[in-house]
Amino acid sequence: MIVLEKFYITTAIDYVNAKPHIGHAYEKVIADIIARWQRLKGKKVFYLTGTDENAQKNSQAAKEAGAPIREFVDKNVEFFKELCKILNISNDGFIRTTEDRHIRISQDIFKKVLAKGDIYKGFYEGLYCEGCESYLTEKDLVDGKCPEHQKPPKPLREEAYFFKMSKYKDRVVKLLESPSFVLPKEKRNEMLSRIKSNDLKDLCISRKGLDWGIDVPSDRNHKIYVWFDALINYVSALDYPGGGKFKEFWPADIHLIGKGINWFHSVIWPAMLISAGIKPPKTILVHGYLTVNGQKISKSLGVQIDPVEIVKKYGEDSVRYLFAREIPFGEDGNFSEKALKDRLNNELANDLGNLLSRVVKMIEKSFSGNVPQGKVDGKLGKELNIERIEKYMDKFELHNALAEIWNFIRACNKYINEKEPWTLEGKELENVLYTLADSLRIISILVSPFIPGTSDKINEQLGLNLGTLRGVKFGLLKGGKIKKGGHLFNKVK
Ligand code: ME8
Repeated sequence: MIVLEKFYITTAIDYVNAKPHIGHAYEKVIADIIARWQRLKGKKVFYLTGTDENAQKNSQAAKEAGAPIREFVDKNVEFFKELCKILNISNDGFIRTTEDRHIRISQDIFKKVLAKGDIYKGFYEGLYCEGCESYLTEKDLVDGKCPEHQKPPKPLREEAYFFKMSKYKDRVVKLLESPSFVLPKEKRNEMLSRIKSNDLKDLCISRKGLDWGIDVPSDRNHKIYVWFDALINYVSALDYPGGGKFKEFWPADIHLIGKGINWFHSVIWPAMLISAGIKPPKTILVHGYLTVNGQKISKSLGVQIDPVEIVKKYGEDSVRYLFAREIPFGEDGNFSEKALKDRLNNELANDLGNLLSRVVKMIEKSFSGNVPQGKVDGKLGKELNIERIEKYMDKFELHNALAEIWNFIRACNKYINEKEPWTLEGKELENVLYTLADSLRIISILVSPFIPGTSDKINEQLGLNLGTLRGVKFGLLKGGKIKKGGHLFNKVK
């Protein structure tokens, strides 16, 4: 029996205090591209996403909307599921932190950490930002406000449970010193200098007197701090500890997250896991933030774009392509409809769409739609640098991988212009059209992580099924019957 290598990738789980924004769409798409790439490599992938529902900010938003909290979160979760569907996200699991399995496992882990002697009761006096769902100190504030949410945090004075995080400082520093634990490396350095500069303090992990959240086991006056429960989603979704999925997929290969929640994932989460006797994840992969027309996404300032509307207008693959092509991974980037239209018209419709329709038309005309069994023209084959593409993909330089794939697509178009197949006949024509059809087969594989719907359409028109990375070699195409379809992309003004 062949045992496939496993690959477990997660996104952050989203707060459901409002509908999804474009940043949520971005994160799901990037994780999806990585998941699909790993499947192409032949790995058994589990891709998890989900929703973070026990937060105070969700219950606050429900109050403001005048809706019962459970109804409110149930309704909003559907928007996140719809987003996944409309973006053609291939997630294998979706976890909601209000599910019984998650509540039970969060409490079990709390008990484990308690039994280890790592939880004690104390008194918390300090600041709390509901936007971040995070305890802040005066040092974190800018002009008395949380810099992320532009609001003054609430003062808190209450009895609380604490996690002895300080005890794990050396172990977490050691993890952070391994080069691949947090990527990109600037994001790792930020965490290392933060942990080294201020002594890692114990973490307050409960809130008193709340009516929403998971009960601290055996003390119903307290709810478990929402970040403590939220992080546990990555193992509760695998049915930790006994579930087959946990045994098969843990530790996570990649936790993909935005830069604002790096500390929770790179420091707090590993400390919790070590305390509970669970292996830490392999890599925390940190992406930058999207702005909309150069401005920070903000509900109150009206700076937001509904990703569902955008997908309905331009198609999911245009949006997926833009995310991966426009923003170098790890950096902040801007979302603009202008950039989306430019890339859609030029790179998708002109370069890729035209290539397919030209080749399909010529095979229809000259060979009644039967792909001729010619010989590959090695000159065009040399224009594809698969090693370089693999290297970029494995380093998460998705924009560079796409640029490289597009170099090849443009080389194919140039090849048609130079060869002028309409002037050829016989063996020569067979070889040129075979080479182009085989190139499109290879292109369909390489673009499939990025624009899977388009890859399917290319294969449908060529009468093929999607191959794997092993199929990225010239000369593997065996005949086939062309089925002419519509344009891959329609240009927009
Ligand atoms: O942080 N651009 O949830 P969330 C790109 N529930 N990504 C962005 C972004 C932007 N403008 N704004 C936010 C939470 N994100 C927690 C996570 S995980 C155990 C709990 C990213 O709905 C953000 O960094 O505020 C995070 O990775 C994800 O979107 C969900 O953000």
